[in-house]
Amino acid sequence: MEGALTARDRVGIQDFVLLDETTETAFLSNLNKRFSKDLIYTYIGTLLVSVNPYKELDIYNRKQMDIYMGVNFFELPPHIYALADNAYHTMLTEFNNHFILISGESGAGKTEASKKILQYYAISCPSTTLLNTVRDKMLKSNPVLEAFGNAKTLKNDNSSRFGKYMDIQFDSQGDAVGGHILNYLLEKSRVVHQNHGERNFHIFYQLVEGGEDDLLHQLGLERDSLHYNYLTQGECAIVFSINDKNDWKTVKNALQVIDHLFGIVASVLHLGNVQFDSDSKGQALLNNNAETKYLNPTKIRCKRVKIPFTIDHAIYARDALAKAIYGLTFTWLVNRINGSMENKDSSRKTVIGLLDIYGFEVFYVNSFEQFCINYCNEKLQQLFIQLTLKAEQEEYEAENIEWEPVQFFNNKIICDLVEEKHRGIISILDEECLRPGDATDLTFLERLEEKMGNHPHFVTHKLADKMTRKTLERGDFRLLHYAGEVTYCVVGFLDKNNDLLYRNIKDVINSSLTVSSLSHMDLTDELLGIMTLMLCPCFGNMMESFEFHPFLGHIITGQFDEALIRHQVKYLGLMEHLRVRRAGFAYRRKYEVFLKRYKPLCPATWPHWRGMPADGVEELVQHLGYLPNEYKMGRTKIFIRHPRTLYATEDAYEKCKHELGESTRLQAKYK
Ligand code: AD9
Ligand code: MG
Repeated sequence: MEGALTARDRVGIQDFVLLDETTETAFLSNLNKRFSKDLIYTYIGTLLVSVNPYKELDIYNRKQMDIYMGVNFFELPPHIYALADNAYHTMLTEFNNHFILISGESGAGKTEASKKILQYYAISCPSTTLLNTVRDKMLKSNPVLEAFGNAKTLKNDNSSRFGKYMDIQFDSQGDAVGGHILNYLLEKSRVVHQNHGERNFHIFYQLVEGGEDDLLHQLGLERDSLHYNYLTQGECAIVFSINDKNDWKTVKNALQVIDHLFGIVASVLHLGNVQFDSDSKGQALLNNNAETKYLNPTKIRCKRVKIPFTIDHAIYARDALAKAIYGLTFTWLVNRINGSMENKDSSRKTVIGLLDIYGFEVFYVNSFEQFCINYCNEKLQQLFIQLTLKAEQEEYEAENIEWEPVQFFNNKIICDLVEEKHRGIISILDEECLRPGDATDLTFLERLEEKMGNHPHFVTHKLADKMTRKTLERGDFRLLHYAGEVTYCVVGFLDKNNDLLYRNIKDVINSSLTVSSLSHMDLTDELLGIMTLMLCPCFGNMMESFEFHPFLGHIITGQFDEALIRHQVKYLGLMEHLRVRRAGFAYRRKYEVFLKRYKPLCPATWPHWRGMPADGVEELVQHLGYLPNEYKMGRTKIFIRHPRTLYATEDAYEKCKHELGESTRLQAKYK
């Protein structure tokens, strides 16, 4: 006992549910204790909390994978592999889809976590030689997607600038047989503009710094990032922590067959260097033919079109074109990766889904991009709440399990403020974009103030002093997000939401794309893909198609800065989650399912139970010696408080199978 206490003092407790006190101070102290010993993972029940160590730990390797493979969740120290393995084995035994949600703010370690999970599946699941190709592609697609979709920001040198939902398909034997990636909301504005201290997408620098001499010559590129307008706006083209040359090799290796893709990437850089002069009528004239000669990498037959533009309009159109080309290229790339991982076999498969999006962001100046990203996080939080706090408590109620409700902040009110039809910020923005005449960013703001002035989570400059004692500029509005307040500057909101190419330019690309590699994509869809359309169905579909098991990774950003961590523990709702978990039940199953699996363990239920399933389960657990406080009988399900009770039952089942010497037959019959 004393030994256990010592260990507990030394390295903290690996599951918060077992903590003596449920205060925030006790929570933080436990997290800190563990973090100081490089124990970055801690459970809250089946939720995994992780603190970013910002250093390489020797815990991600084949040996560790082997240790976690097939072991009951709570038997070993918390690990991302345990979470991955648990999802995998539950999927196999219950034959349903699972979903791993990873959330946390920018730089928290979400993408790293999703890669670790993917590696776990790719390396440790059983495979046949043929299937290795799917695994190979799954692993190789990552650096490529990161090259095209990640960039250095002020918060993270490898920040994801797109949302990624990936599912891995498994056959009934547990082999990974296919995969699919859904990408959404790529931050295209980064192609033409980067804030100070930030970079464009990695691929541009990789190509320029690492591209072979021949390739650069062919593409007309200089080996110097500083030569390109689109690469230098943040004034940090070269970053100490990023090795563009090496990264180029990895990406090139994975992309060998698609050389012409780099032509398109290069054309974006050339486009950014195109300059305009004005003629005597104030119309824009192209003044830089050296760049334009490289703008047609796939050598498509072009017709010249003359459109009278002012210089400002011409620059706007140039940038819009660059963004559209890049956005299309990205979508094309994802489609191609999907094509290579597609599984055409129609037999039934189960899926493990992984959602990794960009984290919540607050900068000194926040624009439309942060608005989208933070809204996305707001939706994710809503999903998290629905899957855990809300669903859990509703289930106890529905099953007549005695329950003291735990209060939590439901951020639905903020989601509604942003997305409600006809009334939310997005609707107002869309309406303002479509309104003919004199709509501007400021008229949009005025309409917001008119409609939302009294909303508890919306602050206008008129009310700012009173509510938060922090002043707001005339062109700003503030949202009180679940994760904190963010002040948005409306400049550019209309343009960025529109994201439409000038119609005639659109026609030109449409006709030239007919023979290019991008031809099969629907340009109009891409250009009109306004946030609401892209985001909501994506979340909606996920909600429908999965039987959720809350294997959630909640990742908190590193270096144990107590104030920072305290803030994250608060807004992630971890204390509420802990309270629900402590008061609740770790495991629940329909009576029929439970009985079907474990009935060989009890003479009264084996081989057949003729009565009501609930009575059979009662017989069974009595026979197994469950204590009264270890379980509760609901309307349709049995609820088991601690995982260890279930694991003991599961171990007994395995032993019984073995003893009966009928493992194969039983497995097939009772799975
Ligand atoms: V963003 O929302 O995309 O801006 P993420 O995805 O949450 O963000 P990311 O996974 O990119 O953060 O992690 C940021 C950096 O933290 C990585 O580049 C690593 O340097 C570091 N990191 C993250 N997780 C780990 C880890 N388990 N071990 C060591 C880590 N370092
Ligand atoms: Mg990321």
